[in-house]
Amino acid sequence: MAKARGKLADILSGWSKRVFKYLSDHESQSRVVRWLKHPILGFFVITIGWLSAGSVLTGIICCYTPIMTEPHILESSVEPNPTAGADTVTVKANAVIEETRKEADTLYINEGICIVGFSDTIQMEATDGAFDEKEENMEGKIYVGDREPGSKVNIDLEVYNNADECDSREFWVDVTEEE
Ligand SMILES: [Ca+2]
Repeated sequence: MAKARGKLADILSGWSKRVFKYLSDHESQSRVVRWLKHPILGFFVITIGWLSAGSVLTGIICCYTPIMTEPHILESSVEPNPTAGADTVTVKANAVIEETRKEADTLYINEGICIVGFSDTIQMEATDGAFDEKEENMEGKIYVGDREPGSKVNIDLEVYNNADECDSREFWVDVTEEE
């Protein structure tokens, strides 16, 4: 339901831009258009705001509004960096759900992934064996042995809760030769 509302808000947002452009283009030719412009825009602003607020309350949209997202990645690291000849780097992270929202009691950390080089997805493993709690430590190993020394590897760590909200961290790994 909330996903549908978010989608509807996006669609309305697209329409409102087109309607605003049309009205702006034609307002010099018609007094009626000039009168209609602001009430119509007001309708879009209120409706989009209402739909977006609904999405936030049910916690589906990630990064849609300026409120703090959940979960929070508190600590994260990639080692070794620079690689100094190592063919594998280890990504470690600690993430928590904070009790800041009404529905927080139903939320838990349920996935961690690393997107490597903007394409390959590596699943993080919960160090206690399962993503099922409000706090999880996680770890993932990423093979970089096929990369040229001197290159950089982008790693995007994303941690999700069971409402599909995410927090993310970006790393650049320097691939270097053994010292
Ligand atoms: Ca666990």
